[in-house]
Amino acid sequence: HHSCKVLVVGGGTGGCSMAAKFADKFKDQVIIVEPNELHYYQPMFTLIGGGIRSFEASKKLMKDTLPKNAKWFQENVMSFEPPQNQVTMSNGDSVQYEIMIIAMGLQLYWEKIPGLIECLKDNMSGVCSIYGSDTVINVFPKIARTKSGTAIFTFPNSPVKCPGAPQKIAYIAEDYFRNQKVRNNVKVVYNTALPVIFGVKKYADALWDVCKRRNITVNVQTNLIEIDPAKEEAVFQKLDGSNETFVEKYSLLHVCPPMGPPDVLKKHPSLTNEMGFLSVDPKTLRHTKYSNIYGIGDCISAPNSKTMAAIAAQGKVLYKNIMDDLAGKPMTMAYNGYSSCPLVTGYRKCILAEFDYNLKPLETFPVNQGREYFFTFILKAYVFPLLYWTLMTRGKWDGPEFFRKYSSMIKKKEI
Ligand code: FAD
Ligand code: UQ1
Repeated sequence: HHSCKVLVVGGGTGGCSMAAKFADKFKDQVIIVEPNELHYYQPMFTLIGGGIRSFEASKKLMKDTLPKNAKWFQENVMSFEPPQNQVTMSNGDSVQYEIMIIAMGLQLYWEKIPGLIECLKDNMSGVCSIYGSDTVINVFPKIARTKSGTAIFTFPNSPVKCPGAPQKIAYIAEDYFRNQKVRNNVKVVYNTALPVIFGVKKYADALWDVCKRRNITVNVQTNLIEIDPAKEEAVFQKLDGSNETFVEKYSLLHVCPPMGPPDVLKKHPSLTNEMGFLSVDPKTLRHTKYSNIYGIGDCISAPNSKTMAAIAAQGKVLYKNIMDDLAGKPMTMAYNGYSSCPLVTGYRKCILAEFDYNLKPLETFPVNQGREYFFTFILKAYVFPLLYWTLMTRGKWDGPEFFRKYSSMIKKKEI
């Protein structure tokens, strides 16, 4: 039996940064439950797939990442007992809490695509994915081997983390084929289950431009449902109401797997919405039913785009709201849905999308971020990783709001 002031479930991006904030405030009164030995900086997976950064640069030991002044149990939470303010862990022990923050991320449902798991394990197949820490290192070798045929990139029929990543890897691969002078022999196709290329019109327009200019075929409402490894064929279903299926032969197939909330959460309907996401108020991030439970990151019901950038903004709100609540004051801070997606479009360029719940652009820099820039590529490839390991995992990065206010002042002066 253990007890604490603040219990954090999950030691990924959201859990680690919140634990760091609260461990600074309430020394040795924070418990983190997290099963993994390693902590990954997942945004680097896209660049590893493109051969731009090394796998080593994306990981650190969990023990060196979580805050030292908190207690870490290397276990899974197996069940929640919110009326008793308690969870039970995989070793059978229970933990009692005053406040609980749930940050369990998303579960990848590889098994939902028949044929996918066996293809990913086969080094000779053309099937790969940047989404798994155990699959990402095979992506670049498979891209580099592709000299002809069709390279297909997919986006599934489910919410995903970093919804831009499945097309970023397509742009990087396309650029690679060009540089290798094989582009004329490789057809590049992006098949997405969504009805749009990107949710925010400004950036969607820019991305359609990129695809047209570079002859990338985009099929919307097109969902991968099965892979036939022997024939090297992918089966797609149209989501336009016709439910028609068709088969496409591939030499390279990059798959973004379907994903959703972790099974453990889905087992507790009193904690979740109908899809199984932790049910929180989208502004305060407090649970809709239990007032001492909060959520952050990919596992929550708030309708923002699921990214690390979103978590940075959520963390600031969550910390302030919990501190206010503990002091007996009303909660005053509201999360505006800020999210950001650095849409890498090649080896030296990137469109830095930033937007809020209303899918309206909310840009940090005093330039038109709907354009491709080299400086945004450098931010994505080298500055954000540094920001993550030095500030965010230590609870000291609340997103670029400060810079945004400053640069909007500059913009106004210019006018
Ligand atoms: P995670 O960081 O996934 O952590 C969840 C943790 O919960 C895990 O450590 C897990 O072990 C733990 N857990 C699960 N079940 C249990 C349990 N039962 N008990 C205890 N612990 C449990 N974001 C950006 O902002 N910009 C980008 O460019 C970007 N690119 C991306 C590219 C790729 C390929 C991917 C995969 C993601 C990218 N992201 C990007 C998204 C970003 O990485 C995630 O949004 C973020 O890491 C989510 O943080 P989280 O804390 O919600 O979940
Ligand atoms: C961000 O804050 C962040 O978290 C560290 C990311 O994750 C990797 C991002 O990709 C982005 C774009 C941001 C937002 C930061 C700025 C300076 C726009």
